[in-house]
Amino acid sequence: MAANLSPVASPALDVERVRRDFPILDTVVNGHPLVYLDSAASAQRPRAVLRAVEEYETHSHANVHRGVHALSQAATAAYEGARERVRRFINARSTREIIFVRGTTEGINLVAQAWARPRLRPGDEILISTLEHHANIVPWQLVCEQTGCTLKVAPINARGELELEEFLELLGPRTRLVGVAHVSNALGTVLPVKRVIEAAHEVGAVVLIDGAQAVPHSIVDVRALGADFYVFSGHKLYGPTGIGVLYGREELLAAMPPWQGGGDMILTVSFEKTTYNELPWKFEAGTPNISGAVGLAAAMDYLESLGLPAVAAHEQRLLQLATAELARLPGIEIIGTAAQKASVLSFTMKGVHPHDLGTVLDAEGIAVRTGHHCAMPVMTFFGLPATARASFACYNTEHDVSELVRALGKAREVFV
Ligand code: C6P
Repeated sequence: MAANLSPVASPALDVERVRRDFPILDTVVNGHPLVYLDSAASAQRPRAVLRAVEEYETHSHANVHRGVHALSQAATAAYEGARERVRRFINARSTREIIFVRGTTEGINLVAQAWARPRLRPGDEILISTLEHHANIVPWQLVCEQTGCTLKVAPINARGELELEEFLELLGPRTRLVGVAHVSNALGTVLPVKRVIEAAHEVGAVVLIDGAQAVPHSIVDVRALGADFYVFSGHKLYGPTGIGVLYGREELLAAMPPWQGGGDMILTVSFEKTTYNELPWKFEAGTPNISGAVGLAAAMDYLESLGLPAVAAHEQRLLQLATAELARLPGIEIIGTAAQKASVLSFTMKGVHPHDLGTVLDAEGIAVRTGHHCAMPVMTFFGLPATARASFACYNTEHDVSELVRALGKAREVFV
C-alpha cells in the first residue's frame, strides 16, 4: 500500500452507516438530495470531527506553549497530542518531523524557501512532472527566479501517466530536488513514487511528495516510501481547512533555517542575537491552528476506524463503475485513463463547456468540480481549457454514480 494505491482484500464498507456520520449529506440542493462528488477539492467532515473541534473550543481553548494555567496546558496537550496522532498516521520516526502548516500549498512553499532557496545555485535543477498541481509548480518557479536554478519537467503520455523512462533520463548529477504528486488531482493517476524516490536518491537528489490526493485513499508510510518530504492538507482527509502537514526527515529539517519569524519559533530574543526553537516548533511561528490540528487528529481516528483498505476498495469499485458507465454515454470523453488511478474521474462532453455542464449538474443537486483544477499544464497537454471532475470518497454510493449518469443524459438533452 505504501508504493501504490491498489486496494487489498478488505471487508466491505457499510456505506449507509458511514453516510449517517456526515450530517451535510442530508442537504437538499436545488430541490434534490445532495450528491457530493467533489471530495478531491474538499471532503466533508464526519460528526466525530465536528464534535472534537466543538469540544476543544468549548472546554479546552487557550493559547499553546505559553501559559502555566490549566487551559493553556489542556490546549497544548491537545495540540501536541494531535502531532503524535499525525506521526502514527504516516509512520514518521518522531514528532520532530511533523510540522503543522496551513495546507499542502504552505508545506511546499516552506520547503522551497527554507530548503531549496538557501542551497540551490545556477546550474542546479529541480525536476517535477507535467501532472503537478500549481502548488507544486509555482513555488519552484519562485526558487528558480531567486537562485538562478532551472526547472525541468518530466512528460506524461496520452493516458496521463508519468513517462518513467524520460523521467529517469532527466535525472542527473545536477538534479537537487524532485517534487512529484503521489496522485494527480486532475486525472487521478497514481504515480510510481517509490521508484521515483529510489531513482532520485541514486543521484543524490532530495524528494518531496505532494500527498494531498493520496492520504485519503491509501495507507501512507513515509518511512517505507523513503520520502524526504511529504505534504498533505487536512481538508481532503475529512478534517478542517487551514491545517495541513509537512513531514520532513529530521536531519533535513534540522539543517534548514526558519522560514518565518515570530513567537513560538524562538528560544531567546535580543536585538543582538536570536536563537531558534527546536524542531518542530522552529517552523511554526505565531499562534497555530489549534482546533484545526485537533480536528485533523479526529479525522485520522475516524478514517482508521473505517479502515483505509476498505475505504480504498469501495472508492475503486465506484471509480470503475463510473468509468464504465460514462464510457458508454455518447459524447463523453474520459480524460486520464492511467492503469493505476485513485478516486478521480475527469471528463468532457462534446460541444459543451465544462462550466455549463457543471451548472446543469448543480441544478440536479450534483456537485462536481469544473475548470482547470489548478493544473493548467495538464489541460494544455490534452488541448483542453477545462474538464468536469467527479471524485469519490467513503460516503459515495452506486446511487450517486447513477444520478451522475442520469444528469449527464439531461445535460445532453439541454445542450446537444
Ligand atoms: N487540490 C482540487 O480541487 P491546498 O489548497 O493547499 O489544500 O492543496 C493544494 C493542492 C496541492 N496538491 C494537490 C495534488 C492538490 O490536489 C491540491 C488541492 C484541490 O484538486 C483544490 S485546487
